[in-house]
Amino acid sequence: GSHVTALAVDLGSSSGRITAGTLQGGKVSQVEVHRFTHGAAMADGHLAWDLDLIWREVVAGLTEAVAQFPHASSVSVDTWGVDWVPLDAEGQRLGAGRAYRDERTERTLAAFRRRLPDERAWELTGIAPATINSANQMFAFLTEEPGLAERTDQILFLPDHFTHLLSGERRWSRSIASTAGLCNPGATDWAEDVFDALEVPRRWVGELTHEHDEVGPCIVAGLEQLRVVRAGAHDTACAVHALPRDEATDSYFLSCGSWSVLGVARDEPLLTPQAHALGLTNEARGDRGVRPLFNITGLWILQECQRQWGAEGRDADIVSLVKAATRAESLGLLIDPDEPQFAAPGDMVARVTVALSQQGAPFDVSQGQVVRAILESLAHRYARGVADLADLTGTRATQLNMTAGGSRNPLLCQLTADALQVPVIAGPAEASTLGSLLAQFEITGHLDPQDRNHVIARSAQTIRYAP
Ligand code: LFR
Repeated sequence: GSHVTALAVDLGSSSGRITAGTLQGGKVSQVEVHRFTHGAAMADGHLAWDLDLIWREVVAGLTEAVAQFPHASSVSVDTWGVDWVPLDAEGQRLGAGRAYRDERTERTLAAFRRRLPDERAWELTGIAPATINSANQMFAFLTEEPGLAERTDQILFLPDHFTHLLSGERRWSRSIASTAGLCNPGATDWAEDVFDALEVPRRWVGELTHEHDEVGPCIVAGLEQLRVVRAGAHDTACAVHALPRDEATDSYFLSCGSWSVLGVARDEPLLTPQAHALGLTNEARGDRGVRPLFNITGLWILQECQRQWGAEGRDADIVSLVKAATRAESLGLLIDPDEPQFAAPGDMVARVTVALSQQGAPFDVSQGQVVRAILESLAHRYARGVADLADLTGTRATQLNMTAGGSRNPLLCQLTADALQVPVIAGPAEASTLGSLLAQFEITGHLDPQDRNHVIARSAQTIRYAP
């Protein structure tokens, strides 16, 4: 039968993947052509991404993909949220790719809040105030690097930056821009008052536009056969597009990677004072709707422990750590992943064990017990988030769709089902990629959005965990 192949570039904060997806007979089959790891590291006193490395890997992956799939016809890029690059008047990136956990936004937070108090930021944007937000980063950039800021002609969010490199075209995609703290509630336009309050030059951004459209032909040598499209610039927006959608009820999702992004897919943002008090944030979907959600510090806590254990020559493999945690006796004690100390890079094992020992745990807890305590704490936090979302929406969760790497962690899935007292539907792990592929087929006219649920059911591998 007829078939069509699209390429998804999915860039997370610890790894990137280039996947070829072929739609045939109402099913998407995926081949991961290229995967690489990367991470933020200190450079010139700032925490920075290696954007040159990422770009080389993207081009290498796409080149390999068109070699393996000579008929591949489209490509779309999604990335993690909030990061952006300044461009000079020639459209060249200025400086290194600053990473959102860089401490510069802590240094300028007090001044930021004098310009834009948290209450006001929430009213103007419907986005939870956070130091990682692009608005905070831009304010820190203007404050600490006025020379570079002066030379900045425009900024692009990361996925739009890679789309620019692929196509030569500049766009400001709504789903990724919504994470910035620079758009109005529901992200139908920029929040001019935020630009004014922070004195972020309005010329730094062009028109805010919906996604799910074509950008233009690829201009990279060897990749000219590809049409560059926008299938959802933000990774979590893509993941939400891969969820079966039931129009009658809110779909609860948990994208469980470095971040635990817990939310619902809806048409309208949730903007009540209660939503603000609970730390809710309203991000945009790729297909015009919104996704009110909680951005919870997630498996990052465990990843930082693994990084440390690895450096010490101890067991750092996720599969064996989860096995050890499954065998370990529960301490019956929890950490609060919302505490700022768990969001910062550093000696995470000590932070976790100290937090547990303050509640009476012995200081010499085993690796398995540390991992178990982290997973139990996350499951407990998810249950609180799901209860909060039920209060805010008036719709209770009947199940939770859990995607990303955490959906491959059987202990976390089971603990979550137990904490929620509803089934967890785990998978697909690569939901952002599947969402990107589905949207690409919709954009290029090969998939009717009405048929999306069927295609998802045929394409996605899921496991059901009953409480
Ligand atoms: C997940 C994610 C989250 C975002 C976080 C930081 O990859 O995109 O949605 O809040 O990264 O950018």
